[in-house]
Amino acid sequence: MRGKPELSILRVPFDLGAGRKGVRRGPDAILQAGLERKLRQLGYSCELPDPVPAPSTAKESGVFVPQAEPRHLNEAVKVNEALAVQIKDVLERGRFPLVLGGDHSIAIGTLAGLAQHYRSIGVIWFDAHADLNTPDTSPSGNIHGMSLAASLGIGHHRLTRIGGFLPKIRPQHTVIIGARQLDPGEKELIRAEGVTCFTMHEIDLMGIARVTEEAVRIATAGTDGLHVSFDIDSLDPLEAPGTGTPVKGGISYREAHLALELLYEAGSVLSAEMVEVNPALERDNQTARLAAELISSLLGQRIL
Ligand code: 4U7
Ligand code: MN
Ligand code: MN
Ligand code: MN
Repeated sequence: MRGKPELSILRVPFDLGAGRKGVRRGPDAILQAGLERKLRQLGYSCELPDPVPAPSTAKESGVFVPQAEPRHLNEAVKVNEALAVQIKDVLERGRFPLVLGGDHSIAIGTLAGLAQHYRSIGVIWFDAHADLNTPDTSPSGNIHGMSLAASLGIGHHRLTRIGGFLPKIRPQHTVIIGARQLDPGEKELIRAEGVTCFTMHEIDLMGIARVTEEAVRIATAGTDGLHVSFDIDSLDPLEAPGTGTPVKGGISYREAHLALELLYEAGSVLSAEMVEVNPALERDNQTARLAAELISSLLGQRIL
């Protein structure tokens, strides 16, 4: 972003894309952690529209069962269509969309809205996972593990066609940061499509500063700017225990902040979302407070 745009904080209390319940309480937990006050202190004005209507009737699946149809497909289509409309409206009114999830399936709607407004967008996807499964490769059937693939136009037609068109983004402008749990089909897709994936191995080797710099270069080459899709499970579970699919060996507290501080400095961020914060899985809102701090870094918070 450039300057201090007016923000629209879009709450998407949806959890049917995930295998565990509770992540629909993420948006309110992040707000309770003082997000609006922090953003006002940074000089932003914020609007907080009503939450995007999100159905929730799930029973926990508990076990991973291969399924022909993605789980809760109708519900996910509905919430993502509604979110896409809201994102588009926010952008038409000249505001910056800040989306609070909810599980990561909602990135499909965010990107659908963005892609209708902009000519071309890049994506930086912070995640322990790649979210590049299709109904054929998914070990769980959970849509939050398919959202990046769907946005690239790969997977179930009802997910790839949200907003009425596909694809929303291109692999050559798509960068994953923090991956450490990839399913076999996801590895194949990364190679076949040419998605850039900075796993924890590259972060350890190169340092997060260089990784972020490269990510910005890739996501902005020939695009209008980039979207930051931040899955809180990109961080190490020691920092972010309140999330449904934790994987050890993640990004550290300072690495995460530094990456987001550098993204702010780069000046090319068009929108952002924070997902997978599940307050039901932890105490004292530690992870929601972390999420609010990280958003502040992305939006210009400085130590000095
Ligand atoms: B998240 C998983 F099998 N890959 O598809 C799957 F390991 O949005 C996990 O990144 C997906 O949290 C995690 O179910 C989705 C699994
Ligand atoms: Mn994810
Ligand atoms: Mn994840
Ligand atoms: Mn998760």
